Amino acid sequence: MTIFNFTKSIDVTNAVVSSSPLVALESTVITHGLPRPQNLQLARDMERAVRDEGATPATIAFLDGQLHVGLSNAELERLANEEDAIKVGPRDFANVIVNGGNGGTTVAGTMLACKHANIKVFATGGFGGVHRESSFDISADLQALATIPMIVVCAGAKAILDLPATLEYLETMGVPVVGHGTNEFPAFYSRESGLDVSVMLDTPQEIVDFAKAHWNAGLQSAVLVTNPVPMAEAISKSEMEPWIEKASTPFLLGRLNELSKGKSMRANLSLLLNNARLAAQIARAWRTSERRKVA
Ligand code: PSU
Ligand code: MN
Repeated sequence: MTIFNFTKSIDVTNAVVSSSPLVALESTVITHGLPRPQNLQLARDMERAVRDEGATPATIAFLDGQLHVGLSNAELERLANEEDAIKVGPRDFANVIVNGGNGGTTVAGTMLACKHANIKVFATGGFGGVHRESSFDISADLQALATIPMIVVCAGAKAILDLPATLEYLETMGVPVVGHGTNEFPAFYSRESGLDVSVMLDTPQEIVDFAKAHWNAGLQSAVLVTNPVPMAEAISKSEMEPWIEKASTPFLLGRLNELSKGKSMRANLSLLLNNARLAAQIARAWRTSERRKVA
């Protein structure tokens, strides 16, 4: 692989040196996904959730054209309050680098960073996919999932997408969709979708064993782990769907929050933390099985 210059935080450097488990976190959710001040609070809460499970968080973002793998408290605060932050997918890397820009990395952008930093586990909320009623709006997240071998923990795809088409695309590209303790593909705010995952697994260890078997079989695609939103904050599909149909895209998440009287935001925050915890457990199981291999 080519050498790509990026900056590691002190914590991430220490974790690499001591071979301790790392969990990557995306930052589009900070720059574009959530309003201030909930965005900074959530970013800190996700980092804490990862640490509480015995792993080190690596929040990924661009500051002044430099890719950061792990942010200090001050850098995280700066990113959360940046007015001109760009949403950075893979095709935007060169643009941000040559222009010295700031940005939050999407799922695909974060996965590209993980490929360079050799991070195997990543937690996010929802991934991008195939949009409803719009031909050729297909997220670069799907391309990244098809080509970058790592474990991505999410609560399903973004709520506004065409879920059956998104799952078909993942099948075409050879991306296994694991249901964590469920046979049903979770739908972000809702635990149910009426759609099947490709395999159900219950424990972090089973997920690690599955991922290794997948890559040993010669595949380069990611393993997508879908973790349903916790019961307490879940919103049923029948309650959610009319709100989704009413809210139109650019203002969608803000509008959903108004229509649902804050319920959608609570679900969003809850599922993000829940995914950070599961990803940290998987990263630990991964690290343990790598140690066993060496011994
Ligand atoms: N899920 C959400 N809100 C978001 C995203 C996901 O509920 O803002 C972000 C993620 O960073 C994801 C990106 O990678 O949107 C996908 O954007 P696009 O569809 O433009 O590729
Ligand atoms: Mn898109």
